[in-house]
Amino acid sequence: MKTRAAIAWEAGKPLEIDDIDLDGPRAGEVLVEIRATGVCHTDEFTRSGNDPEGQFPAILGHEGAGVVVDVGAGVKSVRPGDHVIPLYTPECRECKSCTSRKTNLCTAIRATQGRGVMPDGTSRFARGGTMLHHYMGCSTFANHTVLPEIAVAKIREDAPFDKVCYIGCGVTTGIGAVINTAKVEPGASVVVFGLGGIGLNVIQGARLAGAAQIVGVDRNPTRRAMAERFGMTHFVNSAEVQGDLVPYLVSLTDGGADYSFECVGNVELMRQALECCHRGWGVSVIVGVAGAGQEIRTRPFQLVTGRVWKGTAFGGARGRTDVPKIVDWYMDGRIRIDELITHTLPHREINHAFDLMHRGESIRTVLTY
Ligand code: NAD
Ligand code: AHE
Ligand code: ZN
Repeated sequence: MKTRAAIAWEAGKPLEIDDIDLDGPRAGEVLVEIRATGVCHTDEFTRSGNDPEGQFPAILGHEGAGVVVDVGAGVKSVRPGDHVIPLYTPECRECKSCTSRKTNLCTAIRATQGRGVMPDGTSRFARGGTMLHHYMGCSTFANHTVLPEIAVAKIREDAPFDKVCYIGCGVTTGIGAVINTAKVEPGASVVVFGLGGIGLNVIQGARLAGAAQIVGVDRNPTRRAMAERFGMTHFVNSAEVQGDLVPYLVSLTDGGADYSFECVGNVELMRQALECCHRGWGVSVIVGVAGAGQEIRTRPFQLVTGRVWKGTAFGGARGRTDVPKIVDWYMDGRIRIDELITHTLPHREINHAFDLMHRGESIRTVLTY
């Protein structure tokens, strides 16, 4: 079939909207009509050429929601008409990782996903005879995409696509980092570096968890108002702090934060996030994704004295199990999404969505088909 997509032909170039060829679902696969997709900073990370795993040409996008149109042989858990959210972290429930119950990082299809192909080693996308790569197993910047059955979460049908698509990455990552990865407890102090589409969901998660002090750090002062609406108690404009940020944050949190979260993807901030944690017990969670060749550094003394460095992917969520529950939380008013979607644009304006992100004007842009 033909479908409309935004193609990333080369790293660093704008995406090109075009009609492409899409092969139907094979055994164990599902054809989904994407109705809406968010634009996450990770899409920009890969588009820019900073992703060591980036493959080109490709159909990017990993934060979508849509409707199952067709299923391949053997597919049992979803059928045409079902509403779904694609999962870049699938949940096979059979691999060593899934059965360990220690991680959400299902390994069933990770190798082929990283090479930009389906589990059988081939792509379903092409343009003019040229193969186009899949991206993060999702490729939600195409109006139709093919996904492995284990990489779709079935959701309730009354949930609006143009809002719950954000649960496909940002919402789940931010809230999950707090609840699943850090396990923040009531009364805790929390510092969040980066108040964008992820960091604001960390703030929302910290409030849900009952944190008493929620400090937000950003160099963009326009983030302050939204962060306060989501539960931030103190704002630190890092561009205005005189001297070293770490002692400033340690002082603000009475000896150091119980938990910190780096939601930018900057290795210098990752170090600051660790070092602003409390001696003896502070836990710092890396959420941001850093570019090829970047490495984190600290004095081992920071860990010897009891600080813990952790990371999280998709907020530790098991997608097929947890995503439908997070959709329910949204529909029941337990979590808020609408205000964080500052821009909703037609899919053909996708490059404008990246411009808004670069200029710091959007929190999340959602594209509709
Ligand atoms: P975003 O662009 O919406 O937000 C980034 C924020 O960081 C902005 O508010 C910006 O002003 C701020 N910032 C940038 N540089 C800064 C600096 N030097 N000091 C202080 N603040 C600074 O991005 P996002 O969509 O929220 O994504 C954030 C990071 O999380 C990215 O690295 C993304 O790739 C990553 N991410 C990781 C996961 C995961 O599963 N681990 C999931 C989604 C996104
Ligand atoms: N390809 C990058 C890694 C990027 C990365 O860490 N991605 C996160 C999700 S970001 C969503 O916006 C993730 O899920 N990681 C676990 C995994 O298996 O990729 C690189 O550096 O190579
Ligand atoms: Zn993302």
